[in-house]
Amino acid sequence: MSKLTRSAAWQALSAHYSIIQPLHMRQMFQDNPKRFDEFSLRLDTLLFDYSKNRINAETVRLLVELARQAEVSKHVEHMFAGEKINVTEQRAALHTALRNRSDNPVYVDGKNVMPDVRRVLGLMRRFSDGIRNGQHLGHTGKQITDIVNIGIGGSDLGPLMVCEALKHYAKANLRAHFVSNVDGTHLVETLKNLDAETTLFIVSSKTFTTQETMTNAGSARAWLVEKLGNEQAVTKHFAAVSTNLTATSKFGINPQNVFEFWDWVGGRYSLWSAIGLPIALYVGMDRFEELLGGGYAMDEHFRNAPLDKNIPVLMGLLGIWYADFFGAGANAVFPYDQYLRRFPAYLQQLEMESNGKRVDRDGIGVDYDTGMVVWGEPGTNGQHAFYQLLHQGTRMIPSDFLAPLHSLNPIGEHHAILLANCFAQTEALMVGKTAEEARAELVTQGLQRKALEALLPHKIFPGNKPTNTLLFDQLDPHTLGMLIALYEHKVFVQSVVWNINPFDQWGVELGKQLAGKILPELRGAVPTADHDASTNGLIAYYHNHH
Ligand code: G6Q
Repeated sequence: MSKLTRSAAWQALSAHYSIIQPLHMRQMFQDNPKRFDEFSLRLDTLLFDYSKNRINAETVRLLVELARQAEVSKHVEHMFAGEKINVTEQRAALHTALRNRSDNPVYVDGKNVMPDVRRVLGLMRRFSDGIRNGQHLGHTGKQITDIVNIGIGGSDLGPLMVCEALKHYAKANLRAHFVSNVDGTHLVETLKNLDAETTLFIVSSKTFTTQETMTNAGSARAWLVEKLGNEQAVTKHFAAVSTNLTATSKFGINPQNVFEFWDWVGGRYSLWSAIGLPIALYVGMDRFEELLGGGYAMDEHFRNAPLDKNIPVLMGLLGIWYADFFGAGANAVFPYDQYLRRFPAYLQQLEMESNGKRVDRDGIGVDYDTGMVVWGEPGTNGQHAFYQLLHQGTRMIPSDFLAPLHSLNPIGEHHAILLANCFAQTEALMVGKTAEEARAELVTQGLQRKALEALLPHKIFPGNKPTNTLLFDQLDPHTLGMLIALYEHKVFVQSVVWNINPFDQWGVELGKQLAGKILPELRGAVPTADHDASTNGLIAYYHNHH
């Protein structure tokens, strides 16, 4: 048994699970009318309702004890203090410094990183203002109307999700596009409708060596030079964001258009850095700084609120409760806000790349489950597609519901209908429908006995399905910053309890290595190496049919 599963807090939770497991939330709500007050928290304009979870006060106490035992608060301070908590890469994880709005210094290896952070923010402001107000023109003197971010993973998903989420605040006549997939279709379909004279490319890559990004960047460069008939055009139409300034200059990017960040910023935590440049261009630097402000507000809460009143801590612990004691394998996220439609995809990387680990910080195999599968789609679409499985399937999928109180596009009754659906879903998942209730309905509908008995089992909803609800006033940059930082910290809390490193991602390496070996084989440059029979067969099939 691992230290964690042997520990007193874990053992106490195991014993407590057998008490909670048979209880139904419907009954718990009937027994305690104050559940909502007891199990909800407010932070600025954010409401976190976690009362529809399979918990009572004792559960929360024991989960908080688990966090205490894991010394979550100490680890949080280590992260904020710039300690090299990413042990396998010997790096700090200091995305919090990028959104530090205080005057407090943050040190990495004895150097205060805040002057550099502020300097790059200043450069981003100058550049984005220049593009937006038409000072920085294209090679032929025309104003930039389209920005194409070329990046993948952490250098794509964050800025893409935020640009989509903040579309309401975007400048008119400025469009943001994102090309990530090495499938040529992604680039070609994006460029189809663009005019080279008014297009700016941002090559976003921490390492500036990523195969997909460099391939797309090379093809975009060739497209631009061909369309404008001049190599010089690259100076005006290409910017880069990277930690590898040697490589950006080798690619021929004008040093004035290069924005730096640092190895203590992890890819999937980098939207707060210059990787957020497309956001600054799209919605303006003031809005980008409001986003940082929201992240900072959540950081302050995370650092200072007691564990049992701390939203990221409680969210993280609830996830552990379901993953490790109820055996839940998936966690769904349903934003009832069309602008947040890419939020689940963004969280997928954040959570699954961070906590999809099977050995602990010391390299020892874990004997408990870690990160869950994260997925989701915006409401109400999911209701007409896969919610069936949530309501009546055999699995328990704890879900987060996110919704704004006010719509940015209030028309007719749309928003009330949207929210009615959101609240109804969490209610339905929790209360379910008993056999008696279903029977009474069928009787009212006039069903005859035989038909009624045949249909009855299909009409029963077990309920008791856990959900969190996050309500916020309106989707603005500050709120979005809070939400993103909330999930980042939730993931961190879980990693601390699970004793895993959430900041590395060695799992992406093997596929990359093997692709490097297979590519020359597809080119036909080297004979097919000795793979397994399936891979050999696929390569041979490609050659025979290509
Ligand atoms: C994120 C990962 C990964 C990374 C991409 C792109 O945490 O490290 O998704 O962001 O592989 O890497 P580059 O920015 O170096 O191109």
